[in-house]
Amino acid sequence: MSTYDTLSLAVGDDGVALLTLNRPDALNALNSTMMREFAEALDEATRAEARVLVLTGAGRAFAAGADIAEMRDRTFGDMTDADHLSLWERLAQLRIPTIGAVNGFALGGGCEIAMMCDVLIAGEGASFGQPEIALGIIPGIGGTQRLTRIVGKAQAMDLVLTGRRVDAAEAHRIGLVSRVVSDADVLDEALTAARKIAGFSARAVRAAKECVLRADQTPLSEGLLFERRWFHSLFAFADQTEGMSAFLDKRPARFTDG
Ligand code: DAK
Repeated sequence: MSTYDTLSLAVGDDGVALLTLNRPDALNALNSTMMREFAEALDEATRAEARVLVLTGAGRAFAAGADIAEMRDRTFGDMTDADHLSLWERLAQLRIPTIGAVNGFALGGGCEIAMMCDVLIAGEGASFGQPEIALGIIPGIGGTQRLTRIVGKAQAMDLVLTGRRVDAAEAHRIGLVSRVVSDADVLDEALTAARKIAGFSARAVRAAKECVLRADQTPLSEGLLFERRWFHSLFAFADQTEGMSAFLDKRPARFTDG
């Protein structure tokens, strides 16, 4: 377990990294220190050869957005010169799957980070929103772009223009989250899913993630070709033979990443 000032990271023998945002008194508001440490923690998880990353928040929030106290006196020059908050995007660039375990508030930048995760598991009491409009700004790390691709224009406009919050049930209905479970079960559910994914062939998992993400970024014909090329490629590896042999032998597969 590595403890930073604003977060903690634990990478288990099972290949699952658990990254916890840890400023509970400020509802895990995202400040500069946390952003820098977040990037360091992602590097640490990569060095530790984590196979899946679970991201959660300590206390009653996933994250209530960028730290408003830190942002209030920033100028246009400060924001553009330092490109504040850009490092969060590193989460979306990880090659391994990421699972967001959302307990409580995921607002503003917190909702945007949640949307960078590949799978989102929310507790019944979670709430999501892009309330930046009420602060005289707009979302800045995906809240107008990823959100629109995920839920469509009608829902995205409603959330971004009114700043209203949606509860977990509505977030599930509009396709923003993958699963809703009881608040007490959020982390366990996420860790169980992470362990399951970590047990599969790493190359197949990477191929699956790349292909699904590709769907947002290419015309269907290109996406289908990309998928087919990856599909063919997996027949180059021992894990394909092992997975299919295990099925036919009625035994669990022993993937070796070979
Ligand atoms: N920043 C700083 N402190 C926060 C905070 C935040 N976003 N959210 C909560 N806190 C602090 C509160 O000030 C309070 O501190 P104390 O008064 O105890 O010292 C403590 O956390 C507990 O909060 P509350 O007392 O307000 O708790 P409640 O249960 O009454 O309300 C709430 C919970 C989540 C509804 C409320 O705290 C709230 O509305 N929070 C603000 C939510 C919000 O507006 N979030 C959006 C922030 S703007 C960029 C990219 C992205 C962004 C910016 C730039 N670039 C690329 C440059 C992102 C912007 C945002 O996220």
